[in-house]
Parts: sequence; C-alpha cells; structure tokens
Amino acid sequence: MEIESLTYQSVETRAVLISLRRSIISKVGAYDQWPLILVDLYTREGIVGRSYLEPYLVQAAKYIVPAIRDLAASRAGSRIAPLDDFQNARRSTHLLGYEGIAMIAIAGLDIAAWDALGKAAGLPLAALLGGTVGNVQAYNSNGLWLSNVDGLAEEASSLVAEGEFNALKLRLGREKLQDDLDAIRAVREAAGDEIKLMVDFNQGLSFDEGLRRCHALDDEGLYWFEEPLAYNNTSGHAQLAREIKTPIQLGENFYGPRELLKAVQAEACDCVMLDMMRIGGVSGWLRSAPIASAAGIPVSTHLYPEICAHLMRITESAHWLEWQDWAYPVLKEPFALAGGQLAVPDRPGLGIGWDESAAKRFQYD
Ligand code: SMN
Ligand code: MG
Repeated sequence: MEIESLTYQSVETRAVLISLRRSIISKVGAYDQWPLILVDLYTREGIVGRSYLEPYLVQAAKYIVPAIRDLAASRAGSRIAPLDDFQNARRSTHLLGYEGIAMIAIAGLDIAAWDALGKAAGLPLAALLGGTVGNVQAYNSNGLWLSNVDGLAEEASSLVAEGEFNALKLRLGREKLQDDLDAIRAVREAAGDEIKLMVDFNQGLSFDEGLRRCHALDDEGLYWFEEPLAYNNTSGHAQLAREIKTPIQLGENFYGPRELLKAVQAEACDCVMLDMMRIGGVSGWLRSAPIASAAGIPVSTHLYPEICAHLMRITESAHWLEWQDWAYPVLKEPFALAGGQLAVPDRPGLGIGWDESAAKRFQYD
C-alpha cells in the first residue's frame, strides 16, 4: 500500500511514567521514574504516525501536551510536509520564542509526521531519507550516575553485558577530584582498559572549577568531556576546548539549527550531540547535522535511540548513539542490540509501536 500524500487529522497524546531500573542521580536532577509523552498522529488516509518525547519533569506534560494539541489542530486538513511545516511553525512561534515548549511541541509532531510518511511509502525512515537500514555504534548510558563509587564496578560490568558494549558513559563532577578519579578507576577495573569512557558533568561546574577539573582529568584517556559548564556558557566552553586535549562535547541543549551554528562558529566544542526534542525533531536534525558535518565535527545523539538510529544512518559525520532502554517498557518491539550496535529495523517509518496494555498501566495524564 503506497499513498502519495497524507493529511493531518488529529493527535492523541498520553503521558506515561516509567520506573527506571537504575535511578538517575545527576547534577540536573534525581529521578526514579521517567516520564514520556506518547504521540499518535492520525491522518485522514488512515495511517498513524508515532513519536515520543522525554520531558524530564512529570508536571511538564501539563504544558507540553496542550501545545502539541494546538499545533495539530491548526494543521487539521492540511497536507503533511514536515520540512515546510517546520519552517512555518518556526515562523508562527517567533513571537513566543523559538526555544522551550514551542520547539518541543513542533518536534513531537514533526517526528510523528515523518513516521507517517515512512509508513505511507512503505520505507524505514533511514531509507525514506536516502540511506539504508543497518547497525549504529552505541555507548551504554543506562547507568553510572553520581551514585556511591563502591557500586560502580559491578554496575559497569552489567552495563557492558547489556549489549556487548565497548563504550560507556560515566557521570562526573563529584565533590572532590579524588572521588572522580576513584569512579573512573572502578569502572576501568571492571570494564577493562579498552573501554571507551565518555564522561558527563551535566553543567555541574563553575568556570573556575571546570578549568581545574578538566585539566586535572585531561590525561586520564577519557573519550569526551560533556557539558562541564552551564550549557549556554559558550565562551567558557570555547576556552576549555582551546586548552584541553580531551574533546569537549556539547549539544543536548541546542534548540534548533542556529544554536548549533553559533556553538560551531564560537569553536565552543569538538563534537556535538543532538537531542531530538530540542533540535526540532527529524526536520530539525536534517537542518542541523549537516552544519556540524560540513565543519568536520562528529555528530552523536542524546536520548531517543530508536529515532536517532535512523538519522545516524544518513549523517555524514555520525559518531556515537547514546543508548538507553528507558522507553522499552512501552515499546511493542524493542530494537535489537548486539556487539555494541543498535540495529535499525527493516520496518516502515520509525518501526516503533506501543505496548498498549503497558501504556495503559503507566499512563498518568
Ligand atoms: C542526562 C540525560 C537524562 C537525564 C539526565 C542526564 C545526560 C545525558 O545529560 O547526556 O544522558
Ligand atoms: Mg549529557
């Protein structure tokens, strides 16, 4: 069944709360449960496009969901053309601001619209965009939070075993430098010296501390230093990028292509990682990733592994997929993971569907 064009009809959203197997303890918050907003976009032609958002805060659904509904209502009856829709939505939100909830709502609908187009064409999103399905190299980001150092070794071993990973992400920025060093050592001892260790400070350091801590850890062979400083401290990150050998990683807080361009122009980082909800969904990715690639900057992903995996297959300077299984409890068919690689399935669209009974059980709004 191939359909030439699709028409927006309506949208259904459900906020669900997932219990995490390992609690998140980070400088941006501590969470035992992880909220998702499931988006079902109904088209007049009968195809349903799906996406999900990860709003971090349970109560954020209260603000994001009405924005998604308003946007969908304003498009009812019009043809689905995600790149045009992205441009028009950006124009319609410039008085409210391009960032925050406006962009998040745009992204939620955009991803579902692309999923619907893939289904209409009978093609996986990666193929619809001119690429192929296949594997994407990933690091395991399910754990190694700012928890007690004593438990990190065992956790690191189990994280490696979850998908034969050769790369893990560790959160740093403990009170004392020695605690960070102990954490690194514990993980290396358990996971082996060959393990690639990405480390994330989650914006936890002041500029002075960041400078000191990054210099002190610069010879530890770490794979990247992620967000040592507040995400919008562009000049501070640029100074770190100049002084520090370890690559500086930024991007999960870039809202849209221009924020990425500004960071690239300021030479604020050596590599970037794009967040589906903040960069503006699939259309936002298509407008942003080429800026980094043309500048020779490697592109990684933030959250949303099932969606990002398709985009990594068509990204010129694709680097690392961040793997988390946090959406798995509501997914009908989880993606296959082996040899540290996530497999993009040969199914139309994104290849995601909901486990309806789980979605019902976890729904809170
Ligand atoms: C992160 C993600 C989700 C919650 C807290 C922290 C982190 C990451 O910044 O990069 O995974
Ligand atoms: Mg991060």
